[in-house]
Amino acid sequence: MTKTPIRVAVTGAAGQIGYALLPRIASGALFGPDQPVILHLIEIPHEKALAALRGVAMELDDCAFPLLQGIVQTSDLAVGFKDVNWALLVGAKPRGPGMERNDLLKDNGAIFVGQGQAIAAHAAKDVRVAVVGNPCNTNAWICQQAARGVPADRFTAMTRLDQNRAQAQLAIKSGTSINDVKGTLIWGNHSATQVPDFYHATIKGKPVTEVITDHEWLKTTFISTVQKRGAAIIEARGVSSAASAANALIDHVRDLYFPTPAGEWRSICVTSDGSYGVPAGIISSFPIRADGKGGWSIVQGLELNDFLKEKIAATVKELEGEREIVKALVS
Ligand code: NAX
Repeated sequence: MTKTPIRVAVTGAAGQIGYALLPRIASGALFGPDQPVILHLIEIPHEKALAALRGVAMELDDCAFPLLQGIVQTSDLAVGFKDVNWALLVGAKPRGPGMERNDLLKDNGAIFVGQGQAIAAHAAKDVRVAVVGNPCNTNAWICQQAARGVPADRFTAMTRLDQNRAQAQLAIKSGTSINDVKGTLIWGNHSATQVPDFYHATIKGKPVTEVITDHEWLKTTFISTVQKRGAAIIEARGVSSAASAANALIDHVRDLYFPTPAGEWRSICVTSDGSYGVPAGIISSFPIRADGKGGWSIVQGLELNDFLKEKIAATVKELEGEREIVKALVS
């Protein structure tokens, strides 16, 4: 084994997404079967969280993964982000009973200021940051603003779970295989205002609107099912999605690490350059292609009809509102 290990920090490592995610990273599912990794597991400095973290690390040891070359367990951000190449920011404060969304934004915002500063001070020069902890778009923006000196294009947030959900719903409705559905796409915020776009997707190479002729279903039930899927999982399971979220995070990082197959795109929240009318600087979900060398670009030239334009305007408005609430944290 000759490759230099990739150091991957995971915050909230003792949480439920962490539990589903870490064995997959260590097994080679993230960077491939010949790429060693060192895991930096970061948790809050609470006895219970740190005990749970020890348990997770013990289980990782017990998996005897050949690619896992080290585990760092810490609640010290300087140690946690030291020399890491990837920072997967999963941990966040959950919304408590009676808590206002604005308070959640501010409380979580403060966490991402500290993490951004620590990433800028301690991470490897090539660090890339993927934010999952909600509200993930705005948390990614805060982290980016706080991480002075780290290039803005290194910060992303996850809508790959939403894209996967959209793809699955279209396959189920059309009675086709998941592999027949291509080009599903999420625009905007990872929230209930997100825009699952079926107009640019295809089933067996044909536009979705030709295969699924119930356009009313596409415009209403399909979109709301994807938007509210997280709530439906909580309703059914009693806890929020974890296995599918961890799986989507593996997909998200791979989408950025490996080149995108010709003619395809992936949904990733990145810093807008003004494309598709999204104000520059906002972290919003777009169709993205990666070059496999660390670079990515927003796919240009997709036509937006009035239906999509109106929905994208609403989700972008929400993102601008969120930024307004937290901007004092980073000014
Ligand atoms: P859990 O509550 O199971 O775990 C969160 C963990 O994060 C806990 O162990 C907690 O101690 C830790 N934590 C909290 N603040 C931290 C900090 N400042 N530094 C380090 N660790 C910290 O939540 P889980 O189900 O794992 O979900 C984690 C986050 O993912 C939540 O914010 C959730 O809303 C978000 N999600 C985002 C999704 C997306 O598509 N972007 C989908 C799934 C998920 O709901």
